[in-house]
Amino acid sequence: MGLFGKKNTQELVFSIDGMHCNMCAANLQRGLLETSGVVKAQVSFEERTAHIVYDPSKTDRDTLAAAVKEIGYAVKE
Ligand SMILES: [Cu+2]
Repeated sequence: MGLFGKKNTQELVFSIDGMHCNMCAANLQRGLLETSGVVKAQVSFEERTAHIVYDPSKTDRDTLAAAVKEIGYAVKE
């Protein structure tokens, strides 16, 4: 967790629909990193997942799911 410390962040993993190649994963990852409250984002095309570390005082799961949709992909629930 490095400089941010574990106490001030939460983590989640979304299953993602709509990624067709590594460029999709890179695009989603870049979009998430530009999203308010996101500390770290790691998107895997192979696993169809987005692993996000975020600041819970700035964002939450629903807001992050909406951000994924805005970037152009879908969260599998
Ligand atoms: Cu693609």
